[in-house]
Amino acid sequence: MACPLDQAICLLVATFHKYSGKEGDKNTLSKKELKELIQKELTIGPKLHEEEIQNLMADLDRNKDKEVNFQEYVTFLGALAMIYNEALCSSS
Ligand SMILES: [Ca+2]
Ligand SMILES: [Ca+2]
Repeated sequence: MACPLDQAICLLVATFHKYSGKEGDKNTLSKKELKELIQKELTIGPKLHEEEIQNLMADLDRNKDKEVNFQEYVTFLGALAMIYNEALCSSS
């Protein structure tokens, strides 16, 4: 596991499970778990208001079961990657 991209992907997977296992279904993030993940793992987290996290949750929860499953989490990471890419490209 010395390859950087492998490590990055494993970290993305491990981060999901670090929070998803805290309450309810072990394989999905409740709103509380998602909020904690965002606040502890992302620079932007502490700056988000409760309402923004609510909206984000509603956006991510494609199948409307009030939980964020792994597939929905991957969509979120994809969106974040797009934002970071834009930020990196516009600053260079
Ligand atoms: Ca859970
Ligand atoms: Ca869902």
